[in-house]
Amino acid sequence: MRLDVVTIFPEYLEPLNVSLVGKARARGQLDVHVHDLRSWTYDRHNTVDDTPYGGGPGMVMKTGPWGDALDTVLADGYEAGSRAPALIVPTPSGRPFTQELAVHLSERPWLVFTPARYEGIDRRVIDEYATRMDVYEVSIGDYVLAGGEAAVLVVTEAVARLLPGVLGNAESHQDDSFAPGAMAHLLEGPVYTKPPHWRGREIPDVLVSGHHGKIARWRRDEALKRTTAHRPDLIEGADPEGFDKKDREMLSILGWEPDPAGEPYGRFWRKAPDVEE
Ligand code: 6GU
Repeated sequence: MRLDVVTIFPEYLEPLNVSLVGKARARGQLDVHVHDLRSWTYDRHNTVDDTPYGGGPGMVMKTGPWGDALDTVLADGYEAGSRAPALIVPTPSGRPFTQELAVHLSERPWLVFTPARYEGIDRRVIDEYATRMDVYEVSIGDYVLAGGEAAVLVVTEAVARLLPGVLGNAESHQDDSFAPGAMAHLLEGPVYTKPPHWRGREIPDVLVSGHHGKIARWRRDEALKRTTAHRPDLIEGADPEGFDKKDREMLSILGWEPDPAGEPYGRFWRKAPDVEE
């Protein structure tokens, strides 16, 4: 897979040289090219932004440098034999970046990222390249960053670990909390390793019992507890067909009940916890 990133802060992308992504690059599984947007400015101040039409706070990134940069980067990639680029535009107003989208992007041969600073890029740039290639405007969560570079790192790591041969263990991403198609996707519960005693703290007995069935059940119960505490929306949204009898017992203990009027039938819901007056 080829990745191009155009940014005014190339140093911000240094983490692409380390860890999983760095190793994938070193092995030739990822071909990463980081470009300085200011290389495509021709004035004394290397200007990349200007005031917004219609007024308002902040600055908007100009069409000229982005258009010239993207034309060059695309031409270079095609010249090197890459095909079917997808443009990834990180923006807080994008669609949520999910594991499902990560899987989809991991199947594309060439991703071009345009992380912006200021109030974003002049809309005409995105509209122009959308006539030539698939464009994905993505947000990595409900908060506002000062720029899209951190989002590029997030998307790159999520995508790179899905590439064939990048993660050592081929099974490793089968049981990811958010792997698409998992029957009811739950958050993973706690994990433990040696030593067995640490500062007076022990390992749950079941994990050293050797009973594989009991261990699987315990892990599932812990996942249900953790999901209830941190992501009740995942229980509410789950197809109830994905919960077996033992799941239902634990869900009941955790305050969930099947809703006979739910859609689909029997979706789980929970009374709002009582609030102290
Ligand atoms: Cl992709 N960019 C910025 N600037 N803020 C964000 C974001 C992206 N995703 C969430 N917040």
